[in-house]
Amino acid sequence: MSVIRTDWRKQEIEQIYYKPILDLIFEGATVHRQYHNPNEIQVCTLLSVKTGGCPEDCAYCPQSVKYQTGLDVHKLMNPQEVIETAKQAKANGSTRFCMGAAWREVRDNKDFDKILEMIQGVNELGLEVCCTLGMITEEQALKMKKAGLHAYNHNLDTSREYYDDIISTRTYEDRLKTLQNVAKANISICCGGIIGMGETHEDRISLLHTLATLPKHPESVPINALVPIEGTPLENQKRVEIWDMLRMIATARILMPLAKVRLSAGRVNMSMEEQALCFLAGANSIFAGDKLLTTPNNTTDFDQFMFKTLGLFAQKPMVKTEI
Ligand code: SAM
Ligand code: DTB
Ligand code: SF4
Repeated sequence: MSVIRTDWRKQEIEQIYYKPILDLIFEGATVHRQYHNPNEIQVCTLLSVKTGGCPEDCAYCPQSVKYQTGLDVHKLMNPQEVIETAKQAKANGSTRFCMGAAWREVRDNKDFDKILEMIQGVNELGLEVCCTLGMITEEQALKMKKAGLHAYNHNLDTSREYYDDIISTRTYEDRLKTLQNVAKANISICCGGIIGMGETHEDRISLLHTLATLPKHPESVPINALVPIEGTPLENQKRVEIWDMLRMIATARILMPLAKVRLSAGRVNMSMEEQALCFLAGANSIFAGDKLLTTPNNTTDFDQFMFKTLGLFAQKPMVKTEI
């Protein structure tokens, strides 16, 4: 059994990442099988509870006010509506429900009270509740934990070195600070990144290095392939090659054996065969449902057919988060 390490050196990660692809997939698969049932997949549903109008300038994002992407802006949904959607997600086999808001940071106002109400209501359904709301303080994290929050998603997105090319309205340190606040409140961390934004392989290795040397590995690591959005600076980026996705997934799996490695955005552009290779290399979580936050995802029909064909099954629902 490989050991869990948080002291990886960049050079060691390079040696893994640059292996011949079939060796790398084999190694990812081997580690995966030591720690997980390779046929069991965590199924998460995303819901955008507040859409668009975000003041940040993340170059990939359809929800930034800085770019004209033609997105329908929507104020914060009401908690009851969100809880109804969560019930539907549960009926469709999801065990985790992730609520996303296009905010730079959480403010202590009525909207935050509504978020706490949503967390409590979704937790009471027996779903793992996750939020992604931008930057948060330790006090806000503690309040969400008390309401029943299981996990908080806050991606580092890319390497520290490339960060300024993608986002100018906040720093890598801001991002790390929120991760610390989440950890202090004993909330599970969901943290990963996006590939296909014009970064180099070294940037990807650097991102993986930061993730794998956090004081504790994230409980889940979403690997997103950029969904190029018309109107954003990254609108003309080329589709991510499957081999690049596989390198990221297998290396993440080898570095962070216990993490859920999530095959996230970009799945809609991948064939079933390509997705099967990702599951072989170590991915064991997906976002299900016809929509991610604002862009299309694989249909439920497609995913059900894929699970049947590949002999996969959805992870059993967790018990309620203790509050
Ligand atoms: N505003 C909050 C934040 O930035 O943390 C939460 C929502 S934000 C949309 C969540 C994550 O979605 C981003 O960190 C990024 O990794 C991912 N994302 C956004 N747009 C994307 C795109 N076009 N392609 C791939 N991933 C994307
Ligand atoms: C993550 O890493 N990917 C998800 C979730 N965390 C919040 C979001 C993907 C968003 C893709 C673009 C959109 O649908 O707006
Ligand atoms: Fe999009 Fe989040 Fe950046 Fe806002 S902070 S532009 S919602 S990724």
